[in-house]
Amino acid sequence: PAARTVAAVDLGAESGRVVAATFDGHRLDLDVVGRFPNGARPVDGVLRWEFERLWGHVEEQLGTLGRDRSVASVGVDTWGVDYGLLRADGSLLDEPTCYRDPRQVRAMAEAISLVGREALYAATGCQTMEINGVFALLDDAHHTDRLADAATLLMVPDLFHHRLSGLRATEHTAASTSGMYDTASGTWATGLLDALQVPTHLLPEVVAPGTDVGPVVGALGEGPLAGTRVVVPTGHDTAAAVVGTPFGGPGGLFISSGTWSLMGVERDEALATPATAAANLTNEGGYAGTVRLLRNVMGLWILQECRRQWAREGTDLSYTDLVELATAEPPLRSVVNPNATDFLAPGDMPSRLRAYCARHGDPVPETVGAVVRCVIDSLALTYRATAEDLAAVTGEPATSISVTGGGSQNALLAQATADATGLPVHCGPVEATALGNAGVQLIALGELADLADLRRVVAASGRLRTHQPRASPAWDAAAARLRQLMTADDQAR
Ligand code: LFR
Repeated sequence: PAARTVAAVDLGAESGRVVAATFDGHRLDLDVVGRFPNGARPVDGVLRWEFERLWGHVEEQLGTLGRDRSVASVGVDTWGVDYGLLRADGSLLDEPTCYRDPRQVRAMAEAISLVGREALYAATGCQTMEINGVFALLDDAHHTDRLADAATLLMVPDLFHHRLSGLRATEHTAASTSGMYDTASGTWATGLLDALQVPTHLLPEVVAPGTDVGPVVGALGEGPLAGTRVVVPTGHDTAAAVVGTPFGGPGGLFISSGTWSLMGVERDEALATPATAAANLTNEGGYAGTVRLLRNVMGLWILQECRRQWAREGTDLSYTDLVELATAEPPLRSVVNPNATDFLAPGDMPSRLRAYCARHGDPVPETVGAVVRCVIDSLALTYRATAEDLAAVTGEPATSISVTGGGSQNALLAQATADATGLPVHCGPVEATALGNAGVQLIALGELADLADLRRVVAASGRLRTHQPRASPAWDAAAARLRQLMTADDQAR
């Protein structure tokens, strides 16, 4: 049979890309059509994404691809939790707001005082975290007049599917990151929203990942993408990344490593108990009824922000430079809790790391290398704590970790993860998210049989590297130190 090409549009917090994925019956090959930067900027007093600019890049690059070859279908995945608002006529009300805006920290406190932490978790199975969309919507409802002209709320990937096909619905995996959706039942948590005094009439119908929602419309549909279908993939990038993860066997954990490190386990059903609530583990919807039980770990964001700060101060350093400097430092000198609220908002991250260490009585990392080493060690220790917490609630000890995404290229972090956890760490593919997005489309088109078939193809199409753990008791003491910090930070929240 002839090879078939689908287009996967993948937008992360730092950058976006349009990828052509071609399947010849055996191999799934990716061709990047183009990349473009992303980032949130303050507009009208709130951090916002530049949706119109992003759409411009997507439209242009899909056009380029469509003029080059025949594209069977297109689907979009993006970061989770954020939404946009459409007016009744389908126009976008304003640029979508970003989950890192400090208003969400206030709104989370307000939500907890209205209904309590337990109710938030019980209604959704979703970890209580400042970034959740429900807190933005609560702020919109109670402290702005933003909702007055809004007719429909769409999650960010849905906004792109709306532009591509006219669809006014949200996709299950994207909805499940909002903090106002019950992943277990696949329905909006309207009872919770009523209790929060947040309107529910904006919430759209939900469609399953892999749904063909019609032909591409508009200028693209009348031009270079004539005949191309819009197949909604797993719209949440983390869901797509885990679809594209070749697991190391039973007991395999995933880490989708980019701006965030999303670490967890894939299951057949949600697990929302007092123990998962206490561990603040979240249930996110996946492909074909799967659920990811996971924790958001602050991830490479901290290093990205450090790098931007050093650049502002006149020192431009690549990631390779950073890792080289850190490799030369002694390990485990200072430990921070990457998930402390201190590190959520953009800003002068090296100073915040130093202030955190000083406040907690740890040695203050002064040099660039010491700061990076501190972040990498702290991430590896957080992965260990997360693996322990997951095993405690599921009763299944971890046997391996599969790291995908850009962060899987960081060999120092991968080795530290293996050493800290005592588990083999499989790295790759870097482009798991685009592979997962494309894979869901190819299953819908009948080119691949199912998720297992797709993962076999992904494993056969790429090169994976494994880091074996080295025994080192120093990690045990540092792990105990991280636990103390986690408890102290939780109590301060
Ligand atoms: C990863 C991710 C996470 C989500 C965070 C915020 O890119 O989508 O899953 O919690 O970004 O949207």
